[in-house]
Amino acid sequence: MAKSKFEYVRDFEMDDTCLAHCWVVVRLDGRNFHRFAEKHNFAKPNDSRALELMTQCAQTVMIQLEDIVMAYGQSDEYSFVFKRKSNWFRRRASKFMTNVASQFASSYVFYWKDYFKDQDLLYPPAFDGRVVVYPSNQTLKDYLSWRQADCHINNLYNTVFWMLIQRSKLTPAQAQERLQGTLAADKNEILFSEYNINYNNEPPMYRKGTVLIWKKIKEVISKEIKLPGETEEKKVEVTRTRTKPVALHCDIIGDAFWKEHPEILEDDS
Ligand code: DGT
Ligand code: MG
Ligand code: MG
Ligand code: MG
Ligand code: MG
Repeated sequence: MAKSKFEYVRDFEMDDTCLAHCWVVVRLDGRNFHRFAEKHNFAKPNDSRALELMTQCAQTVMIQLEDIVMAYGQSDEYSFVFKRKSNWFRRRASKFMTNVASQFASSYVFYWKDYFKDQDLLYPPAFDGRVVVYPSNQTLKDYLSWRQADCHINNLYNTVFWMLIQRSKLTPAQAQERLQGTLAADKNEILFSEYNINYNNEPPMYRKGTVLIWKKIKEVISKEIKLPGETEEKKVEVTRTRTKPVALHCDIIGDAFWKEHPEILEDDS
């Protein structure tokens, strides 16, 4: 086909190919969710509806898009890990990022009412995205550990902070002052001695965030089939296995998770 004289403008497009054989991670984060959470009456410090909606959106992203091996989410963020050898959109970062962000954001609106039954969605939410490329299994694991450590640190802080406010009627400024300079052990101690809360018994979804990995699931469905020699259709139960993104709330910092799921990380070559 003949080229038009305008074709040269293509040369202005920038190359944003992700380095070959590296893990490509897309992280999304809710835009101004401090305000969004206030306006939509999110429970403090953790709203299980909001966290479960985020996970529903992430599962939709994994199903609808290509080559995502796992995802990790906490608070208003989700990270998606693409296969090292993925050649989706010839590894263009902008394609990875924009497809993830738009699929996630439209899903957030689409599924909102399934999770927030008594709370209208008041305005359209948005998510920013970034792409980071990790060259080895170790750097990818350290990235995910960093996000889970962030979840732990913030959640421990927020759990005590909101106890001081909700139960002990401190102002936010007083609660902040009380927690200034405290270590994790001090926060655990406050929770235990003042509120009889063993932090380790708090819901794992809050403490650990959510890991999504592909798992084979047995599904029983009823099907209308016509058996040979019969004229009428008959309802029969059929079992089939499907691969689905399944939510776990486990530790991914230690080795146990990676030993249990060796299929996630391929050979480091
Ligand atoms: P950004 O990301 O720079 O546009 O601004 P934000 O406000 O989204 O800040 P970020 O992402 O650092 O912090 C997440 C905010 O979302 C944080 O202010 C608390 C809020 N948030 C997330 N999950 C929950 C929840 O389950 N309950 C409540 N009450 N707030 C939540
Ligand atoms: Mg931020
Ligand atoms: Mg945010
Ligand atoms: Mg955030
Ligand atoms: Mg097109």
